[in-house]
Amino acid sequence: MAHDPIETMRKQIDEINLEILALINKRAALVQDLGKEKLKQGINRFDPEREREMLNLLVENNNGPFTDNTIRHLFKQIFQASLDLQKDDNKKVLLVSRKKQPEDTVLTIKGVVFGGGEPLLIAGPCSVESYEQVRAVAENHVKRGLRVLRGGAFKPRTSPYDFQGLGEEGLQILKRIGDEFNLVTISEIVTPADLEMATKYIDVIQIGARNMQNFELLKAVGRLNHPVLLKRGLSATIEEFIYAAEYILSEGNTQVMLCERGIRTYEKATRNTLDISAVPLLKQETHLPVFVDVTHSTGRRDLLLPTAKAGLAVGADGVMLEVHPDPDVALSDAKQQVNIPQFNEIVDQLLASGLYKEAKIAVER
Ligand SMILES: [Mn+2]
Repeated sequence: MAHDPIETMRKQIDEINLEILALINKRAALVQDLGKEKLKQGINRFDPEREREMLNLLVENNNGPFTDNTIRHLFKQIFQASLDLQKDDNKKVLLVSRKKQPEDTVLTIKGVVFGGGEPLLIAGPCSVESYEQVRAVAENHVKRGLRVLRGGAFKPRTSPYDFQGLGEEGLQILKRIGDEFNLVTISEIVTPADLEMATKYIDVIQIGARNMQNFELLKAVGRLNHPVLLKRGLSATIEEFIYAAEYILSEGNTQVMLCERGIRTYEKATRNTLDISAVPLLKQETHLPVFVDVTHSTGRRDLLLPTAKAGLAVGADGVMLEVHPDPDVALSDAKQQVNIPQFNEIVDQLLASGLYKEAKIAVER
């Protein structure tokens, strides 16, 4: 039987394919090494001029049958794939990444476990307005087995003429009530200058959505040895959110928690659009505890319960919501805060759903 020329040529093509494969992988490994070397020297990994030079050299030496454009197209694909490889390498070393730390970060604050598998409810008024106001919420917390109290003292408001918060006095109120009722307190700080003062009064420093990319503030909380709750920015992508957390960890502070709080979209039916898929995504990509703020993401009382259930169902470590003894007269976010009976109804419904369990009160002080 005569030798089939098609078979022979196919064999040759297979051999060439394998040669190309070995060569592009050899090239990729070299590009990886180059990327590491550039990182060491602090040089930007992507150099468009260098890419232009490489393409010019290839086209100059192109004798066909491929056209110059086809050669450019093919090699651009190879360049891009190699660059992506460097990006993956870079991502692998992120301190917040699961690749870096496969096990969950668990924070224990005043005996309360954040991220340990039992979801928490973080609740309290939008703004700290008075000792009596916060005390009313705290008393209810204790009755309902809640251990985490939020309250704003520094309020970054949309309008400069809106209530800006009580400032340090508000933190002092939280400290007094936190001590009195053995509650973990969370409050937002907006400037590096206030951080040291704040650590004296509150257990968790919140970095608000509007400050998610305030890099000097992120670096400053990164230098503290104090828990931080980082909220997602109004228009931040997941990647930007992760890098914001990385800013804090890169300075040494590993006590970081994340909070999805809705993002800005074209939808007007809700105040923001709760990005529910962000929760499992952040749990997959990072080892940090992830919370869902249902108050600011929806801006609607009637959606607090269903979105809280959704958050817990997709694996959030807890839900954050705002409760005020008399929301109608609240100095901020009056329309979206619930009163204490409404809040208790939500807690009851969450307990009934089985997604949330009443905490065993630890008597640690
Ligand atoms: Mn609020």
